[in-house]
Amino acid sequence: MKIEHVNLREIHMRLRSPFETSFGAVQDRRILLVEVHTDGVTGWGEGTAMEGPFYNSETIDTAWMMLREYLIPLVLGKQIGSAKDIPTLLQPVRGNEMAKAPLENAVWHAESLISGVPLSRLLGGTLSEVPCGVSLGIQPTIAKLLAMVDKEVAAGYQRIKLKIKPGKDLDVVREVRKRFPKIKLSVDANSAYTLADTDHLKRLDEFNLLMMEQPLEWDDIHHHAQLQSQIATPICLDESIRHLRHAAAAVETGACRVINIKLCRVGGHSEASRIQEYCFGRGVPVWCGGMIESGIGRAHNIAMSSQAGFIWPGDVSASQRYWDEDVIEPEVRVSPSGTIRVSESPGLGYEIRERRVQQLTVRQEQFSGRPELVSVPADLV
Ligand code: OSB
Ligand code: MG
Repeated sequence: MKIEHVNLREIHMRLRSPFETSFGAVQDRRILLVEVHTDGVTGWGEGTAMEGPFYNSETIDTAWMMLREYLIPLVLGKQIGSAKDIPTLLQPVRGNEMAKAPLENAVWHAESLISGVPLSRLLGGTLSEVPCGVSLGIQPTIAKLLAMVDKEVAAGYQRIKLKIKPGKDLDVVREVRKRFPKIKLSVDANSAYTLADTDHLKRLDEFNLLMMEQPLEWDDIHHHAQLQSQIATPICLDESIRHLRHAAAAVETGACRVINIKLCRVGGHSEASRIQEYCFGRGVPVWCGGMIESGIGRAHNIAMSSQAGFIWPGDVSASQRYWDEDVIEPEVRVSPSGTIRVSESPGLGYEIRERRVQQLTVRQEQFSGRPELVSVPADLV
């Protein structure tokens, strides 16, 4: 494959209702899309960095800058054998996983179109359907949250995750557990606590939670190991895991018993597959996290989740939960038993509605041929 042309695009999509986490609320999603043109096909990837640096240290604007100044120049005009070669090309750039991921993932999509193999199978996925859960944002009242849980349980979702923060935790979880004694229930704090809150977090043990996601600092492993040794609820790491070595460090030190794999947080399909494989080999469950993606990111998440290690329900849910109108055809739908069917067609298994994408586009930048290189040392390209 020769990487002939890359297009960067920002689309704006309004959520049907605001989504609130411990670090803030979002209603207008700014989504970065990368298109890679190679060998007569176009591969698409979605960057899921948030609008501000409050989930992790990246934003859509830092990702755009990294892509334009460093990452696209490292791949443009290059001849590669497979999407697997992309991480090596991008390796000189440190961190910035959420900028690298959409570029690598677009090449994976292109490779699946060229080879005629569904992306899920190209990645080594074997599952024909993936189990789904939902993530519910912080709500103004417990009554409102209970109504939402009711609705999602009735829709068939297999696991309910509640966003929590100090002051909106014990009472909320207690009420939901009381009303739904049997459901698979988890909480996600998005780093809202510190080790000084250990006794408080221990009180969640009585609610028989499936897991507690990222209670402590966004980039920490050590404190989580200390916390896990003192609480019964399994800790699941999200923000702290940005590559395989983090996953191995967390598992080996007992900092978590479950890992949330987000495709963009770990830099793309190659690293996501490696973490999945490592965890599967050690009996550590993984599941696919979500970042309020458009259909393009959702389709990539579904393909990734078809790998054998993804045994717990993910945060990949129906397009209609978030968007009035998605950018893919068909939209992502969830069965009454809470699963999404993995497509057997080449590529993502969903068509991209390019006219809709065009309507939502607020900026674009195109890169062709051999770029003028300002900042990348000549021996790297
Ligand atoms: O921590 O999982 C998270 C959304 C934005 C940022 C962080 C997170 C989330 C979610 C949303 O929980 C899950 C989804 O996309 O449905
Ligand atoms: Mg999370």
